[in-house]
Amino acid sequence: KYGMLTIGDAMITMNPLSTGPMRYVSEFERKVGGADLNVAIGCARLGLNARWISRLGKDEFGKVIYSFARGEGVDVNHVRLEEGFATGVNFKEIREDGSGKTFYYRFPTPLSVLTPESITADMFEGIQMLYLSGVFLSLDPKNVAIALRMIDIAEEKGITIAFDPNIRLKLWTIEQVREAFAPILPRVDILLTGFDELQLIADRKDLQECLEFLNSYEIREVVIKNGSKGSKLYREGSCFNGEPFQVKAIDTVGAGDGFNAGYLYGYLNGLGPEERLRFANAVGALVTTVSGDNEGLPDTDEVNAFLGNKTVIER
Ligand code: KDG
Repeated sequence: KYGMLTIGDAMITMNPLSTGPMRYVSEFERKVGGADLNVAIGCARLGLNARWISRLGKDEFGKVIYSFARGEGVDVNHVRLEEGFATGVNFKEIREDGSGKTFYYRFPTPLSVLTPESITADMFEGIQMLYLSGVFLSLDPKNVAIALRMIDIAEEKGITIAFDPNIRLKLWTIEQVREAFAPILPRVDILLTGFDELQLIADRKDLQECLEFLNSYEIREVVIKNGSKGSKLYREGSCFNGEPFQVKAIDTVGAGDGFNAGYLYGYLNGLGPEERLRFANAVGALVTTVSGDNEGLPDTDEVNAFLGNKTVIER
């Protein structure tokens, strides 16, 4: 079993029970969200060992998230509940087409007790993949130093480093984004990004110019996620296509995290470039068919059934 390691905040996610502007929605369902945790859950469902480093508030919501992550098979040995902090909350607004908006109530985050010294080599035992997200970097300026410490250890141990910019402009400005990413990007092996995010980072509109901007960072794999339009992988001068899937999306939040989990799984298990894009797109598509950020994350049987590789007996 391959192992992945990630770090980040998680929140109670209030999912609306009806679509439309949040101010008119009075009923919500209490769920769990957080970009990095979603990826860890996705990896665990696919059968990877997934370790998540985090801090939650020592409150009822912190306990909900801890139990939820643990129940999903995520390794929570490096998750602590911190006295004096409230666990973050976010409310979602979902439109008719399944796309959404997020409203955060997450500061001060319990994660702010972490320092680079909190990161220790034992956290990397059994790990082949380090996954970092821009959401983690956005929460506190010192998180860049924490990420760099993790990258140092990962490089020492020959662990692959994957990064999703996950730009949330509600959390920081594009200037802060570029400053934080500058020392990270040259160290990344696999970049998993939306095209819109890449345009923001590179400050360029054209795809070719965006890719040229990345050239100096020598990133081994640049994966561009285009939601329902599929994905592309740029690797060693070649471009590979990931076919999109048509599904009835009811909640698209978390689809990118699902894609990442599928891609990391495929990469670690030696799937070829097109095969791992297809697998990742299938995971992303399946996530959108279920309400909530991570409930729709499939196991490998479900992905294979969706891809037509396997027959499922329903009854
Ligand atoms: O990628 C999905 C996440 O955005 C969601 O689960 C919570 O917004 C969130 C965050 O910042 O982690």
